[in-house]
Amino acid sequence: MSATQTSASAADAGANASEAFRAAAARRAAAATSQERTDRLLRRTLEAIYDVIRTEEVSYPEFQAVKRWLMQVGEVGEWPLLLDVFVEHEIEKVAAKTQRGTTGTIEGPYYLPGQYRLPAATTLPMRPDEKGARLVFSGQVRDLDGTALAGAELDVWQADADGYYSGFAPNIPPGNLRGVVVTDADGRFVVTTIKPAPYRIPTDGPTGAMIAAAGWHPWRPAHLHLMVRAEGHRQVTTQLYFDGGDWLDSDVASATKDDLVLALRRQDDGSYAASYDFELEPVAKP
Ligand code: MBD
Ligand code: FE
Repeated sequence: MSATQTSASAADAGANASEAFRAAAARRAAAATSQERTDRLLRRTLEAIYDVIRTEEVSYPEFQAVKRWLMQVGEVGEWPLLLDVFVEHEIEKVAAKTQRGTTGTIEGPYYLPGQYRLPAATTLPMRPDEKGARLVFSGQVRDLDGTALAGAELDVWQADADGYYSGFAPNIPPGNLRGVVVTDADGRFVVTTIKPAPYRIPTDGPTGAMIAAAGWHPWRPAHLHLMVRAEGHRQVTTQLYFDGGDWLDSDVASATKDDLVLALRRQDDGSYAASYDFELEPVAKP
């Protein structure tokens, strides 16, 4: 990649997202799926595809176009992007049925572990000339019964004011606008950052090409990503959105939920303030 290149390409983002996913998969225990379940899920998935082929009378040229496109998705490394945008929301809704506390939503392809631990009152790592309106995001982490959770971790990541994530676009320092904020003795945090821009699916890759071919739009509303964890509690993965922002009602990733939209307060110095309190569900004790 040339040093003068400033905008992220689908290949940059895709290759890095594929690598991040492989690394995350290596840290996780392999899923124990029985042959019975594999057989059932495979058959039902294939039947759903056959049903579309039969009822829509899908032609050879259409089949070949899909094949060519699927090959490109792999070549550019966009499987994490494609699956997180178009499939993860339904998996998350299934998981949400048995979860209490703060509403979750999808993780998406751009989480990176191992960021700096930051105190409860902090500013996210950012460039000296970081573009964008200042945003002061504050709140508290509590148990379902209202007990404040001191030492809880808010693992935060977000796009910059151009809609790009560090680690997945050129010319952004590693760890930019990422960090693990640790709550104080009252479970509280005050994080200064910038207001992220809406995110656009790269238009130069196969996912963007598919969206354009179908006449859809490639946008996600502006959002903060969070994983919130505390000892003895179930980790919550969620996103927070901003009231009045674009694309809230037509997120290409179908990952907005009404109770995750923050009210923004404009402050005297021109910055924005927003608050959210998290409630974590205890894990059953053995
Ligand atoms: C994102 O920033 C994102 O959050 C999701 C879910 C998918 C693609 C890009
Ligand atoms: Fe995102």
